[in-house]
Amino acid sequence: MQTANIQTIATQPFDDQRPGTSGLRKKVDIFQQPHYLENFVQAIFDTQPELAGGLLILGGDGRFHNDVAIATILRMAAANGVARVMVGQHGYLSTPAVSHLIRKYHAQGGIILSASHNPGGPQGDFGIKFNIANGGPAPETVTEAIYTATRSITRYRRLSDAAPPIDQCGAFQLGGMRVEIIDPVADYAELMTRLFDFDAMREWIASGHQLRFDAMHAITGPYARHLFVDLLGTPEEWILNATPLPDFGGGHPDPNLKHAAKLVNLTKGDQGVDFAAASDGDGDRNMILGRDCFVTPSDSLAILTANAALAPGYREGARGVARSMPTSQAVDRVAERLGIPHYETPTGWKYFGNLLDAGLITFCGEESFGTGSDHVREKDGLWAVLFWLNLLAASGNSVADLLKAHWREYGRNYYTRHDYEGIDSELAGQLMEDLRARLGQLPGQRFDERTVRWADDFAYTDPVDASRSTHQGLRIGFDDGARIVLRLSGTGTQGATLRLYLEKLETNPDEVTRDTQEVMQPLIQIADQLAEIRSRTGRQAPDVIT
Ligand code: VG1
Ligand code: CO
Repeated sequence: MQTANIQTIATQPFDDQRPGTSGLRKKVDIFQQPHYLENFVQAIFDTQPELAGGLLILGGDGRFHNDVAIATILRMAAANGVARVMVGQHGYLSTPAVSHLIRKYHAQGGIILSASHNPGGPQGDFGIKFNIANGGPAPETVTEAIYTATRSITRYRRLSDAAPPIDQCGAFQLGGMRVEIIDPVADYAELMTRLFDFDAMREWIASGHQLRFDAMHAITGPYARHLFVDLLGTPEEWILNATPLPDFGGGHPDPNLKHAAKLVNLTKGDQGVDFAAASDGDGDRNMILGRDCFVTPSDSLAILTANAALAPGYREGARGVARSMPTSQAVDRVAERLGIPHYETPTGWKYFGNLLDAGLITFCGEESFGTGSDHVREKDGLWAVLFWLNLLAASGNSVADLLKAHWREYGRNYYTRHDYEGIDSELAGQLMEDLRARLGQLPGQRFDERTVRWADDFAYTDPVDASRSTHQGLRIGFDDGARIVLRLSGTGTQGATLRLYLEKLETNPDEVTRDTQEVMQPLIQIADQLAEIRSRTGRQAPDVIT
């Protein structure tokens, strides 16, 4: 019997293992402390009893410590009675691929090792996230139960045997558990070929259009190579930074205008490529660019919804849509026109799970470069990229044409997010507290030519299970439809990150192609006046503007 090889190791709780917006994220050296990862993983097994005797999907974005963590988790899974684990070759699996595998093989859950868009390497960040049997991120009730278990943990279990290497596909036995090492790309790619028109996309490429995809030395490299080079016939060189590296080549795998600046340059001017896109560390984010133009994630969600029928997987259009609260209201306008319901959820993909499972929505998205649909239960970077490519190929229009046509038809929700990173946590908390305390007095107050119409601290009641989430961000709405939102990040690992989200609706078709930062200037001033960001933080400008 294998039980002879099971070790019970005594441990003590760490007090900082409450998952944030998307799993537990810390500096690598914190995860390297003895028992740190083990405690959290044991808390998962202790609170998710269906994993015993069940199937677990396991993989990560290839960042530093991925391999060590996978070996540890395999030994612990075997000792905790998991019957079978499917793990990506080399320990690689993108977040959307894990979600798909859980659903396809009816797994009881999945563990994803990633800190997403946060930098990697020995000095960088590491993270771990548990996904439930629907393929989606664990809801708050589950993450809170895991956190509670970490507060009183006294022991964890592991197999005394070492975990064998996972560099070749195949299967082996680890104690009483079967380990299957699978091709990380195959199942996911097969799903994509069912959703999108690969013939039309191949033709678009063969007829001379140019595209580039930047994998940022993170997980999407192998996926993009297979999808674009093998299946769509692009040259190999069109996939940039295609090899996953433990430190992401020293880069910051966050696909935005700042961190993917080189890619953005390739789209500039007459020689600019027709289409460019990037994804993040774990493959769930996307950035969409056309020649001399950038599609905000909020607009992307609206445009995909409006043009859904151009993709074979969505011929019937959308049943409903959802966006996170700070995401612009562009998609709401499309939903209203289509006569379908739209929902506003707190930040974080876990809040879309119930709506997707209940069949209430087809598409959902976040302003933070996240877009997805009911095909999995995570946001999906390459899915969004292929969707856009499908739109270009099927419509014959350029990215800029699609964007302008959309704004003229629906109006434009000018939108920008300003991030102030690494500010003192106490100071940031106080800033939010003080503004929160003043929200009640704001309605009716005038700022230049605008008057505050309403202000609140966003709370959400899930329409499916009635669970309630409070303190999800401060919202201030003006009489002209403009909106200011402030919240603190729940994914950072150093100090606090203050996010300021600004939105202004323009319905005059002659005014929809102006420069965003220029248009937003008056609103930026008002936000600063309201929250005293500059005077309190001493910062003159945000660290990142998206
Ligand atoms: C950020 C984004 C949020 C996203 C989360 C996870 O959270 O704002 O929209 O869901 O990251 O993204 P926060 O709390 O820092 O604002 V990631 O790609 O894990 O993939
Ligand atoms: Co991510």
